[in-house]
Amino acid sequence: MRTQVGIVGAGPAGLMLAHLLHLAGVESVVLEARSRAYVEQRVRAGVLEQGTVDLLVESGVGERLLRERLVHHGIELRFDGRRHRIDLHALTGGRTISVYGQQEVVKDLIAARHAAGGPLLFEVDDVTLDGIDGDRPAVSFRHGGAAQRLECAAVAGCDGFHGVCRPAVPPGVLREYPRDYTFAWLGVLAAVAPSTEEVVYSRHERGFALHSMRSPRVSRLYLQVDATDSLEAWPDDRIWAELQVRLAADGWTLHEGPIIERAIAPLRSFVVEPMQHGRLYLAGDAAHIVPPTGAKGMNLAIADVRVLARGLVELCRGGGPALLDAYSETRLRRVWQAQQFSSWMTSMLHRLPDDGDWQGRLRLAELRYTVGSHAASTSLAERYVGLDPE
Ligand code: RFL
Ligand code: PHB
Repeated sequence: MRTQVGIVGAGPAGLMLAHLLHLAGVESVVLEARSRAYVEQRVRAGVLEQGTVDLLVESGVGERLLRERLVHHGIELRFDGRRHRIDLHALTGGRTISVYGQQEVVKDLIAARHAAGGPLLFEVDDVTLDGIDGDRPAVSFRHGGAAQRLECAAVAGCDGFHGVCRPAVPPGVLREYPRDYTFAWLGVLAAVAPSTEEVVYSRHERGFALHSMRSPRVSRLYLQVDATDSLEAWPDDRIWAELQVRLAADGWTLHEGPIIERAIAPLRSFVVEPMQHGRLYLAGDAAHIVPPTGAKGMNLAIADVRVLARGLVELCRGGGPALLDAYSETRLRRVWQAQQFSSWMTSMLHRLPDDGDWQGRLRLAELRYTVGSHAASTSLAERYVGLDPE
């Protein structure tokens, strides 16, 4: 098989890249390890920056998004039992965020891929790369029991943090910047109307809690838990009791309902430099992970492929690799901005082992300043709604 761009992974990064390339007349083949049902049901991110929404709409895959999304003009920070609103809209000259599940974005992009007739293979095994140092890279894999080889001009590694593309780069080329946390997030979906109109981030001495939503009838809630906790340690009663305590505020009620989905996700920060080697280009979680407190992961993945698509189109049209050569440098500037923001939000809002000490007092002082100062609120707001991808 031959194509112009081989894409490994059908998450938001891989699917959006295939879509942007198709619009520019560049062929690609997308290879995904999981089934279609699995990727369409995987519950993950929910907050889209305005820039992400704009790109989805401009590229023709935003119709259902515009119909079903929840547009938010602010977020709430809660601590000491008090509520503080950050007016994103007013502080950023009219920008907003949209709540729309990642798996809905994935469904819309898969539908667009099928409508365009572009190849998208699910349940592929044994993906390996070769020739990435030269200008004829290839991706080998098994599909439906048969071994296949895909020759291309470039490979996009959009296969997430645990994928095979990043490890395919020869040792000594990439520099990795990892950071692990001692806590994780327990995330649940509950069949109950959200108790809040805007996303609530709550700092409590028992740990962080987050109240988000997916629709007028479905709530999305998270609790900071130990990185070693298992789901068995968290029956429904305990989840609701803990949410009640950590989200409590005067004159506000948290409505409970049946929990329909639950998972524990470890928090991680990670960056690889550079995000490219030879004709392999890494995008999204394959190249970087941010803790979810800043709601940046999926937005970064989409912003990566917006820049990558432009470079690949130029290469495939015979215009040379100048734009592609600058891909990593262009994106890493924004990736580190997002790391800094996500790390700051995470440490300010979570309970850390040194909370009773000097550091803990400083974090609380930071939070009070952030909600009390116009300048500090503006700084949070402009980074939360998203900086320009370049
Ligand atoms: P994905 O979505 O992980 O997709 C990678 C795909 O590659 C496939 N794959 C392979 N395919 C073929 N061969 C192989 N060898 C393969 N190995 C893997 C996988 O099956 C998968 O389908 O990466 P991508 O596209 O880079 O997208 C990144 C986002 O998924 C991620 O950053 C976000 O979910 C992070 N995130 C959030 N981001 C936001 O922008 N806003 C949020 O509000 C937000 N909340 C979150 C989050 C992540 C969370 N978890 C579960 C860590 C909340 C949570 C709880
Ligand atoms: C979500 O709705 O899943 C969500 C919201 C805000 C975050 C992370 C996740 O920071």
